[in-house]
Amino acid sequence: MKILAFAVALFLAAPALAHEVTVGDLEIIHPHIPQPAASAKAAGGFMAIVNNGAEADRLIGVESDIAAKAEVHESKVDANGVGTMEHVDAIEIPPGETVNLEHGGYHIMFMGLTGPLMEGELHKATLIFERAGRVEVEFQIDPPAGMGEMDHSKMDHGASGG
Ligand SMILES: [Cu+2]
Repeated sequence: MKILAFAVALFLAAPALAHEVTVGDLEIIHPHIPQPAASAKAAGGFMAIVNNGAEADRLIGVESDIAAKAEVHESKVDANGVGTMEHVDAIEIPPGETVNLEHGGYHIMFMGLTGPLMEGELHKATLIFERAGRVEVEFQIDPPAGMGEMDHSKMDHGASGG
């Protein structure tokens, strides 16, 4: 019994660290947004999408209350080494593969943020796939990206909350 209780406790604790949603053949792993600066008008959303099926799917849109508009973007570095990003119509999720939405590549762009996003929060959003349809997920607000040594003092403020 003790071992079982321990296993259950582990299972319950896991989603706080890396949550995921499974719909049909798709697994959406840890949708998250690095906490943007308080003055930010936009924020990037990231996750991994696993396609366990035999047919490709495509992420074609995102809806969320946290921003006036959410788009699928791809970051690129041009021939001059300058980073740019552009709106893409879809992200292809090939069968049997994992597509990572990450810094420097595909991401969700939340534009016109409707309010502050604070570390530890969960915000609902809907991912729209061509085959899987509408998939409800929650984006977790993670620590700010690229946080340097200088910022560590801020981590004392309610960092254990939740
Ligand atoms: Cu973008």
